[in-house]
Amino acid sequence: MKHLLTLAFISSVLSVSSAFAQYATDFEAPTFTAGSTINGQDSWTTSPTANGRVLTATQIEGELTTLGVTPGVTVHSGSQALLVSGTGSSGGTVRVVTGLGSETEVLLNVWVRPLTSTMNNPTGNVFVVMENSAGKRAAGFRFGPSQSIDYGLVSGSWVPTGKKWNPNTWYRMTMRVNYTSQTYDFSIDGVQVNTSPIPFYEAASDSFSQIRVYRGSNQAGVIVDDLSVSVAGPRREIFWSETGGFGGPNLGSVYSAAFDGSGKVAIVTGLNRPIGLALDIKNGYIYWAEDGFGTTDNSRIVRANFDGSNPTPLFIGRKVGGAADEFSNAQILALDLVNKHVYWTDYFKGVVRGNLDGTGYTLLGGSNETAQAVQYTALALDTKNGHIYYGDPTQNGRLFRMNMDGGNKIEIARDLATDSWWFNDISLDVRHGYIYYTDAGTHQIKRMNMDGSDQTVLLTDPGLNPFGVALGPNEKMFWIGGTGMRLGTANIDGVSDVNLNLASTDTTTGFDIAAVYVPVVPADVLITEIGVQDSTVTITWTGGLAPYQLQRRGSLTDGVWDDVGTTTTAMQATDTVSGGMMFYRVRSN
Ligand SMILES: [Ca+2]
Ligand SMILES: [Ca+2]
Repeated sequence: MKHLLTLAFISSVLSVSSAFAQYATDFEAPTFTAGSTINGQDSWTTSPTANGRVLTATQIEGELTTLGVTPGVTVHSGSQALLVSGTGSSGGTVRVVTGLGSETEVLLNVWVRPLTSTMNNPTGNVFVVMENSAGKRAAGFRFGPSQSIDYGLVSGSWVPTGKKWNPNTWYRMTMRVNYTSQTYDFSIDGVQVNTSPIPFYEAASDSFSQIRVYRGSNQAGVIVDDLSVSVAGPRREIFWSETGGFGGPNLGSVYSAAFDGSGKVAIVTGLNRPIGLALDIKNGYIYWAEDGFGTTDNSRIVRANFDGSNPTPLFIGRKVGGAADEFSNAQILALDLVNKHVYWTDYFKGVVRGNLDGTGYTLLGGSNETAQAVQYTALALDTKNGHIYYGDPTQNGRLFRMNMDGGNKIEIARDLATDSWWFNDISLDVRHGYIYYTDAGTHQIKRMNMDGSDQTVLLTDPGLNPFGVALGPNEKMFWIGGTGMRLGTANIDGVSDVNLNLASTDTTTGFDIAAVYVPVVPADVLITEIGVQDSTVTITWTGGLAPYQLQRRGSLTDGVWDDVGTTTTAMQATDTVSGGMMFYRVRSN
């Protein structure tokens, strides 16, 4: 049942709104007039003048139809965007931005949709660069040939990121450029793709002066929207909540820092017991759940930008006068961005599913037990297998599972902590089949299989009372505690690269933690074709993750699987057979 109490919600919030942007534009009226060249508008230039135009969504739709491209979503925000397209000679579309010339680190954030065409050369040489006043390029990215997303490297070469671009997709591209070290970092949809800093494209680029969108001759072009350039500011890569305890209202905060713990800053303060955190990395949004305080300060689900700006309440659970199916004490939360849902646990009522646009929510309920009272905090989603995991902090910690629609509720594990209230948070590694969790009583970070078996202590963090645990990139995990007032990190094996004091908290009320990380959850390996020609068998598959190993044995049910050849990154392999029967399987990384 949809709940009726919702808040007014602005759906067209600018996604990349940096609070202190030196220049930010969404290409909307009245600053821009649609239907004509951008040359001369808001200090932009373009050459040839037909190259860059500000158009309405409908006008772009017409252009794309002419190009033979599926129109799809033609603007990222509002009703207008910049289309850099055309035929014939190549050209540049440039905006000079003053005021950043003496800054060490400058950040460009821009939404871009690359195009193909059935008329022109379909791909290549559509790029966005950051230049000094002489047009020397510090940093750039390209929608290159073979639908490869590339970044610019010293002496003007382009390096494939390994990511392919799709002509019907909007990408958020970010370049963080350091003019002292003359290096930059490049992120696609909020995830950094370079593992070490990228040397400048041109060393002569000594300061930031202008943005250039360049289209090679006869290239199909790009649509650009929601562009901002600013002082880079602190890196926001890990986030944590400090509830503020029970001493009074408005004492809670959400913090962020870089992966190395530097640059700690409270991005939002004055909250009522913020607990759960979840990140929409592509759009740069943080969501938090507030338990509320006492009998009057309501529970809330709120969305904001990574820097804490533009906090937008999506749902309010009233402390007084709430309906029977209204939440009152939101705890941990998680996102299903594909289906546009936010899930959270209500301490008393179990799992709640809300629409990301704030239009309503549904109680999916708890464990369905009547013999004893059950409360709820821990929550995580396994969208690949269609499961919601949710926990009870009482009764020494229990873990349950339900289907995404609330059906098939079962208990997975119990006695997860030494006492009640010490089990509150889990983090899933669906790819490897693990659930990470904390036991604040024994100060331990633990792991179990997704069916609850093999409960294993990974490490002990003495005196911390660890509550929240999150997985991060490069096989790292992060956790946060109460009494010990700090964050720890280690490799996910719990043994290597252990740092028990990555950053300090300001209070003893640290609870949940989240990291900028998109876990790789590959599709199952599926053999799609087996071809036999003479004595050669060719096996083709989809899914999984490289490296792959083809294996064979003579019986479907018995015998040892033998490797056929060595591992491969291809999705096809061959074998030589001489009559009889052979069974094959493909092992994925
Ligand atoms: Ca726009
Ligand atoms: Ca968590």
